[in-house]
Amino acid sequence: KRRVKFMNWTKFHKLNVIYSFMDDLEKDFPAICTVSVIGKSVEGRDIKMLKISNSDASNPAIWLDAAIHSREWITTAVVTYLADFIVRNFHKLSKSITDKDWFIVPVLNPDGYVYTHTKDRMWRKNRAKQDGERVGVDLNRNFSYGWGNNGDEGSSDLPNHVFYKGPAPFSEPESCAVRDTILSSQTMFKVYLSFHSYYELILFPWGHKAEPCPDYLRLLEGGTVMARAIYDNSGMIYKVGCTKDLTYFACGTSSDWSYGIAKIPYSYMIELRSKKHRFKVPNDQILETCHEIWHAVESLMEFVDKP
Ligand code: ING
Ligand code: ZN
Repeated sequence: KRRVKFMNWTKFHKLNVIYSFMDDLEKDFPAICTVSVIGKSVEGRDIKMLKISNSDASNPAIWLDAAIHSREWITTAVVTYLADFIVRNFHKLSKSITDKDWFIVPVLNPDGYVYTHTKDRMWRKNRAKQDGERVGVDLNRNFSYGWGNNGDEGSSDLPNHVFYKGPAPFSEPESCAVRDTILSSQTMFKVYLSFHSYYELILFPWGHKAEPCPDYLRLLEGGTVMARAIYDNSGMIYKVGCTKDLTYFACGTSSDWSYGIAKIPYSYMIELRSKKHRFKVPNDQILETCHEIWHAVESLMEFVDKP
């Protein structure tokens, strides 16, 4: 009895397929899966979350989100793969995976995601309106911690800019959905992974300032564990470091907020493949990317459980 008829990882899927996949997983595995709507997008679409849990009250929580930037389709493919893999193999996976509450949001920016499938493949932001025009806010510049710091370097005041930070921190329903779900959860979050593409990097705070965060070495270690697992699986090299060291200032990111405000100790942004194909990852690389990231996540779960 397999209700998930349409889902596979040999091509990219539209929002309705992703959402049916989540609903079907819940129908087939009701003991461990719950789908909920954590918010509505600017245009009124559901932001759906899948929670996977064996309901053990002592589990720490793990957050995975994807497609905060709508054109980064590989991120949705990867987190749906992780969800599917964990659920279907739950009975034989180790406790480092099953004694966790998984909060998984495959499409954090559903309006943008639909827009990239219908109008503009390269759309990054949400579909926020300003003066009647759909300018869009960069949701990964709209979180409150370090919002708007560093002038034009870390985000932009200009509505038409790709890094537009929005009129205020948490001005957007999509970023609020993350904040409200995490802050209202009964479970303590230990890991926050926000998936992006395409720089092949594992990044951790800070993004809004150059100095290392207080847990720099621990985060570097956890990131290196992931990079090692990826390398051992596929031979791909993902660089590891704090955001500013490897790239540029990014102010108001979700992972600066999750680390700095929500106090989630292992907060990362993972920039998936592909530097070569940028946002348009070839279909025949989707599964390889899913596999390498499964190994990364599995290794990180063991790492964070070490006393
Ligand atoms: N990258 C993310 C962005 O919001 C990031 C994460 C931030 C990468 C800062 C590098 C530096 O820009 C993408 N690709 O969206
Ligand atoms: Zn991104």
